[in-house]
Amino acid sequence: MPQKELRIGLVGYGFMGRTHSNGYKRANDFFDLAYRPVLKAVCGRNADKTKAFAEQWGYESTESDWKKLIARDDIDAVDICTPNDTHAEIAIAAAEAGKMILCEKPLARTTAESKPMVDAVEKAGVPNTVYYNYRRLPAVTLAKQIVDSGKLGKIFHYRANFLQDWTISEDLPQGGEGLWRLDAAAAGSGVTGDLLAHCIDTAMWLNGGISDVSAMTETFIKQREHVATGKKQEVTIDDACLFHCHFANGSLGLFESTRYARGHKALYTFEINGADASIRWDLHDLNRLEYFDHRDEGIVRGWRNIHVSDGDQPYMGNWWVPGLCVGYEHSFVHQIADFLKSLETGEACHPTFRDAYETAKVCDAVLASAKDRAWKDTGVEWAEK
Ligand code: SOE
Repeated sequence: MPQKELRIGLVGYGFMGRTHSNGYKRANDFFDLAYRPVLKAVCGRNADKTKAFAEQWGYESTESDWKKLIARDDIDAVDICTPNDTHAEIAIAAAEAGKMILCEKPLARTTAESKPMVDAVEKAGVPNTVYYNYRRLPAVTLAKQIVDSGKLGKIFHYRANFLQDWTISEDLPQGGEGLWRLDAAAAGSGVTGDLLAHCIDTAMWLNGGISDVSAMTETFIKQREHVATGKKQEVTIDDACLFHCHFANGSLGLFESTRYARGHKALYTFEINGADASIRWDLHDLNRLEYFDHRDEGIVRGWRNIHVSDGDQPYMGNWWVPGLCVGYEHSFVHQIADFLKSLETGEACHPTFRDAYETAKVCDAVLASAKDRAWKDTGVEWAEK
């Protein structure tokens, strides 16, 4: 197929810069697409590190000022993978310059910061997407197909966890390149915006809007040295957050996230219980989806362990041969392939900025509920299918 170039300008070169760059490089090798990403420029404040990243990943040029990157005529799409406090300014400027935008999650630190971003992309009419990548792991996409098929029957429960253990040491500072996630000024929140946002995005995609929430948060380590000042400063992110909620479809939700679950590195799990069947998934075993169907004949009834690696299962027809699987990085390859396909079809590549704004509403309601020790309505309007 003759291919049109989609010239990418990447802002930020950390962990997420690598996942996105890998996606741009791989998508066309495995998916038949009319558009082909060209790694035009990477932008970062540290010139040496930006240059090294450009050489490693094959970017044609570098910039040290994102405003210059956005002003370039040879950039079609801006990819934002900088800390959360910079997303809004970059995205709004990029939209006003008519660039397409692919933004790392969460959309921004708060709903107040997110809304002008939604307005900007919608006013400019530019294609946009937010990297809530887990939706595009084949087993999670299969979960969506199963839920949409109605196989589970009426849904009663949605349960999700995202557990990590990397911030238990009191010696870990906050702020700076690697640890801005511990600094509320840069991150907005702790596990709520960083981890629960993933769970909320998947949950609303699978089970519809979350109407109201009741939450508790805890900050276990109250003070940490700040990298910028070298001084001990108050920690205001949530280290752990638990909430329960009602979904608009009448089902109950239970969510937990922490960075203090010793032994768990990135244990994202969810389970859905319906009247007829249940499903559950675990990021540490990401190619498997477990399924229980009460309608099975009694003598064989039990949890089925589906190894999602067959050609007729989501995305897998584009990879190897049945039985051979994919990994974490493929969720980004799939999101980029779907974004490129959306440019052909003219359809939105979900989650869009508007979808991610709805997730931000739930995050804000969770934090407000924990602060006030009270139930909060989310105001979510979940239209995505
Ligand atoms: C935090 O440790 C983190 O890297 C998140 O920022 C990512 O979004 C999540 O997918 C894995 O954990």
